[in-house]
Amino acid sequence: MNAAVSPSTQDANAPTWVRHARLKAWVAEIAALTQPDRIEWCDGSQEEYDRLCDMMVKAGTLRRLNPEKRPNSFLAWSDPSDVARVEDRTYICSENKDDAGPTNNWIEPAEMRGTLNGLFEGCMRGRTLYVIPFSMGPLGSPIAHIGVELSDSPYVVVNMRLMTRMGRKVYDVLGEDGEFVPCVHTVGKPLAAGEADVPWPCNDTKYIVHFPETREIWSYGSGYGGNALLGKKCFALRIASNMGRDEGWLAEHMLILGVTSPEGRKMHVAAAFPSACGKTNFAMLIPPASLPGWKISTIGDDIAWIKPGQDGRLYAINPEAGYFGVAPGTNEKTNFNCMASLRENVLFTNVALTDDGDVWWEGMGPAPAHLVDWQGKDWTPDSGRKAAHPNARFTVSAEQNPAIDEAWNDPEGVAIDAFIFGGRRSSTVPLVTEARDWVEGVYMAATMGSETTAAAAGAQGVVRRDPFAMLPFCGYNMSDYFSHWLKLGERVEAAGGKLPSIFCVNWFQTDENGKFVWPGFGENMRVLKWMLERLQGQAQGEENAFGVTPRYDDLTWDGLDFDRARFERITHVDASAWRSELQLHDALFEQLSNRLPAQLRDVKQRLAQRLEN
Ligand code: O2Y
Ligand code: MN
Repeated sequence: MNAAVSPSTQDANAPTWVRHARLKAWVAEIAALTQPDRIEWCDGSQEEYDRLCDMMVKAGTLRRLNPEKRPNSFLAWSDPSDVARVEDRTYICSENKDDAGPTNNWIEPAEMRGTLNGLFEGCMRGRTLYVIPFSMGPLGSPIAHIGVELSDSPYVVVNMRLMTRMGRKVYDVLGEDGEFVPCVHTVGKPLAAGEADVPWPCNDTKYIVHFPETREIWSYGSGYGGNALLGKKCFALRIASNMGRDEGWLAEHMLILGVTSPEGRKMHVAAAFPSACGKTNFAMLIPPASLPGWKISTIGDDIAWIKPGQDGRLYAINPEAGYFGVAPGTNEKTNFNCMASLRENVLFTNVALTDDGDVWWEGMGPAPAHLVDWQGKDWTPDSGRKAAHPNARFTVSAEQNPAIDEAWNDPEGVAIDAFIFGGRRSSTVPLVTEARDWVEGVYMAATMGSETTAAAAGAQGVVRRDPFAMLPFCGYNMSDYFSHWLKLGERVEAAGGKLPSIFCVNWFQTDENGKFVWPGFGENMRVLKWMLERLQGQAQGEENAFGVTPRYDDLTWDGLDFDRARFERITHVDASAWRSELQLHDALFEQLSNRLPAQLRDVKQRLAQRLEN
């Protein structure tokens, strides 16, 4: 049902199924500030989704793809200035600057509120304000939380329907006074009377603002991805990390996998990787045929919310309900399950359009002779430019993943057996290392990093430290975040609980020609197998300065021609490289020195001592 109303009354003319007075008053207050022409209370129905998609097709925001090739799917091309998250415009406006810490942009909250009030005044004129209720996590789960996004973008509404549990049922959970995170979003392009709209409205001025104490999100000027779909990075990571710190749980930038052995033993792992480390591929990994009976199932591809359970274990849910993945580089070889997920019911953004009304991106397969590129221009393979934007995306419901885990929707979550932290390092960091204890694991995660520049053959790029892959997403002081992890570990152990093991991986060591030594993709199953066996006390390893690493014979090599020498190359700990590495850790600890927990300095000292020994 379309509950569109004009924004005139105190309760914003909310439909009867909204019984939450504070929510209605807040919508009325935001409507008074932003002055939309109308308010639409979204119900999350298929009818609403189809109607908004049709409306966006008419407006030129979406193109309907050929129903024979890509049923019920659409393509959006954004404004060329609005193609990715804007980290330099992202703020954590805590009352105290030190609570945001040195890795976040900070502006004094009162000053920011003044700026936002000016920007948001009248910003929705000529547009519709959509009220989008959503649950992050299965509805009613003890680990889930609710948000309500007010947005003037129908593109946001349809994406949120795929990415979250969105719609009327959320109001049943909210009842008359349930808690929700208020999220306000505008593309920042009001329309004067009679002014024609553009296909992708946005504003050169952008603000992605979080008020952690009041748990509010305000986003201005962008219609794209993480800037606009506020359930994802803004709520599920930046605001939720604050909630987790205060309430004793974890909001992490982690995929969640089920790993099942041929005997039917199952473990669950949560893994953190910075961008460009193949996170989606790992989340949907297909084990090689030479390891028969092993199975990987996906619980989540990007974010995990993890809470201690009654039994002393850590339980994780995927707070999202869909994938907003990078299209370029995805193909049937790199990620078969992902390609299978994308056969129908997909929203594509900034990929290229084929002449027969389908989509194409770099790395999908052979380039067609002609395309229309993501900027609407004719494209041929000799154009000398990319047909799809490198950050082009697909939005699709998680239900379409053929490898979805049967428990992915379980309100209780899954018990985590292991955490994996990985970065992209061309040298130094071994293929896999198990931390000897929780504190050492936290150190590994705190110091993880990725090389940013394409390394010349054999040379190392610049390492960007990305603690826990949370650098752009931790909504408070990074040192306090380390302390939170350490304290959580202490609490679980003190209560006699069982902490997950912690592993550090690096699939990306290169040889003297700059070629990856480890084949990666499905072969990563061999490493997961070793981890599972370690958890069960069945596999051996060898202790080195950094932790415990498998020897060649500790991994299963059936069906893979990977010799001892290459294995040694990517697993040995080079003492001199590690001495330099520790100096780089010093630089991070210097940056974070204000509140850095002493235990991490102690681990570093022990590491340095082991290297000398
Ligand atoms: O560019 C964007 O707005 C999307 S960023 C993103 C999307 C899905 C999963 N992860 C990320 C990320 O930046 O980590
Ligand atoms: Mn991510």
